[in-house]
Amino acid sequence: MPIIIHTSDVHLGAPLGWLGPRAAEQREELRRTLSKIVDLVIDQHADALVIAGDLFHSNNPSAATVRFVLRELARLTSESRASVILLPGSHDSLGIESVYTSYRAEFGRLERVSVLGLDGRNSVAVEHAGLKIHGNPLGNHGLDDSAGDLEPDPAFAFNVAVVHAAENDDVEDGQPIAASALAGQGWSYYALGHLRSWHEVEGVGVPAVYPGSPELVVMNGGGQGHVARVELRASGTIVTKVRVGARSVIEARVELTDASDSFSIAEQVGNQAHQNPNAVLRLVLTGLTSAEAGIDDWDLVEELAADYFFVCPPVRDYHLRVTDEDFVQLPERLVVGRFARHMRSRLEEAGTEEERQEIEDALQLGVALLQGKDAIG
Ligand SMILES: [Mn+2]
Repeated sequence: MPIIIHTSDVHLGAPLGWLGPRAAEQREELRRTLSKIVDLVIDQHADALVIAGDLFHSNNPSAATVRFVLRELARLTSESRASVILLPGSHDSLGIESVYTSYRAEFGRLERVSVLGLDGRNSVAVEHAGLKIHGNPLGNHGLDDSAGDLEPDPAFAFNVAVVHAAENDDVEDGQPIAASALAGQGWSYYALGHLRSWHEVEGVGVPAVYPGSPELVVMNGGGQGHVARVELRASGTIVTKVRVGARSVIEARVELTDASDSFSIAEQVGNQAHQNPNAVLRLVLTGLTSAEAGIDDWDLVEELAADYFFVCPPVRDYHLRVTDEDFVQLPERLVVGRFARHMRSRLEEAGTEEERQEIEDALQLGVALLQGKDAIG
């Protein structure tokens, strides 16, 4: 039974500036991930490696990056019988200035490596496996039209469509393509690309999978770090999600109190998100705190830095407690001022400590809301 390893959106050469001082290390990790994928293809005796777009982050990667790719693909085809089918994507689209046309001769010299769309070809046969792989590069086709005129070849037992597309592509990470855009008889599998996270499109009739980036390239938690192992059987296609990525994203939400200092916050983060030298920590600070408590984001990041691969600048989802002096400043003619005065007189009349606390919280929350802050997290 033919086996395909399917990846996409590797984004080799991406600057990864959001990772600050760790960016270079992660760029190296992206390369290492491609090597791991090549190893997987060899170990699994796969018949094809399908890369469904955006292998490169741009159409002008460094010569070193291109040489690395050429070397790894040569290693793959010399150590296995697998074919490599590359579909140009949105970042490495086909055209005069494309990486695939600039290095046309180098890619052309590699045995059993094909770039769909180069030289007008939109399908590749893997004869010994009874398999034909089809795909249109982006260019004249709109993003969600690229599945449009693909035709399965009935002379082959298995036909696979490779599509780099998403709905609503005006945003960086669009929505998965609609099942209706993939409708068609005679396909065994849709190898999709463009989304950064693993996603299976339901309702197509056969598996249609976005494997997502095989290694972390953007911060939006989870979903990255996998490839699809696709086994084509006469009785149906079986897809297995295989983890290849080294890094992960974990999120911790910590509620600030007036007593919080960066040390105690760091301790709370540690309880929620176990230290992990391969994890990117995304920290969200919530709650209500006074300005005097003075949480210093950089102190906090420094406090946590040693426990994770990278700590993102904390997301400030907290609100500053209004002080007595602030209350006096609230104008009486505005609802916020009248609300504050009303609540403060109720505060003075409060009987129990519990009641006081309740009114105090309502006062702080009410003022925050009336000042247009999104205080309910
Ligand atoms: Mn893309």
